[in-house]
Amino acid sequence: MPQSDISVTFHGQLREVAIVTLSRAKKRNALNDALVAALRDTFETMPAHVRAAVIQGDGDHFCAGLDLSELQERDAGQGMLHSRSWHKALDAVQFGPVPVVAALHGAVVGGGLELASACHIRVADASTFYALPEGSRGIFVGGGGSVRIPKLIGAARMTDMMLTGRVINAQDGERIGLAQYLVDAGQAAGKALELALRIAENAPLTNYALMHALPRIAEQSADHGLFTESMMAAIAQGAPEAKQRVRAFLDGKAAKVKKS
Ligand code: 1HE
Repeated sequence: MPQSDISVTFHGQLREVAIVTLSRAKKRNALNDALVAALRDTFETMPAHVRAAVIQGDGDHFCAGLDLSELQERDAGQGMLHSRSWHKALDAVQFGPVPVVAALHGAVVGGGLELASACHIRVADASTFYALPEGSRGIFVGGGGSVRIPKLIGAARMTDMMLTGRVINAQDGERIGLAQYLVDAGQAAGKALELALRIAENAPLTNYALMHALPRIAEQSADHGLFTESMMAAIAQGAPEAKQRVRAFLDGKAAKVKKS
């Protein structure tokens, strides 16, 4: 992989936030095989001091999705392996060591939307637009989009995007659940960093539970989900850090919940 296609910098007093930047602006951050592998490696080898991450894109767009120039080369068997390589990389983002905030701007299309939907929080600026052009390119999503995107916006909206090529603007994207935050143009990276620094202050076990237990509980039957929840709650409350944090509140030393 050319070193310039992805970059990682560290922020915060303890270098606790990693900012992962797709740096292939000339190709609108289209994800070729090398970039997908680099993304996987980045999250699989995140240094231990990192407590939260931001993903962003260089240039005018977050990500133009799959690098279509590589598509022409593959037969069906290679296509299967290729899709599975995306699953591995985006699983490394979603189920990696730390929560990930996506800072979105410009095109968030195809595999770019699949990548964004593997993140835990999405912040979009006013220039953001979302699309799934796979429908018109004669292909299908292959980076986990059919599993993750309906969980955000429902299967009906995803079907519409793929059947009709519908492009969703930033405002509608926030309204239907593609992003949780909408900010002015140029402000997504700053807001994402602010959120990541805040997330990094949480007890690591709580963040772990939100990333790894919550999505699994959501897939379970109510009976199994309630049981898993109790186990996770018991483990989390037993950690020394939880005891210290609760003690600090009871002693008047921790912040109250304030109306925003
Ligand atoms: C690319 C790609 C790409 C740009 N693969 N090369 N994704 C798509 O179908 C989206 C295709 N891209 C676009 O619709 C537009 O490029 C954008 C809306 C994202 C940006 O437009 P613009 O006017 O800023 O840039 P551009 O002039 O279209 O592109 C600049 C260069 O990037 C140009 O190459 P150049 O050599 O002529 O300079 C483009 O060819 C190149 N480029 N996007 C390859 N995607 C796991 S399965 C996932 C399946 C999918 O993601 S399918 C959806 C693919």
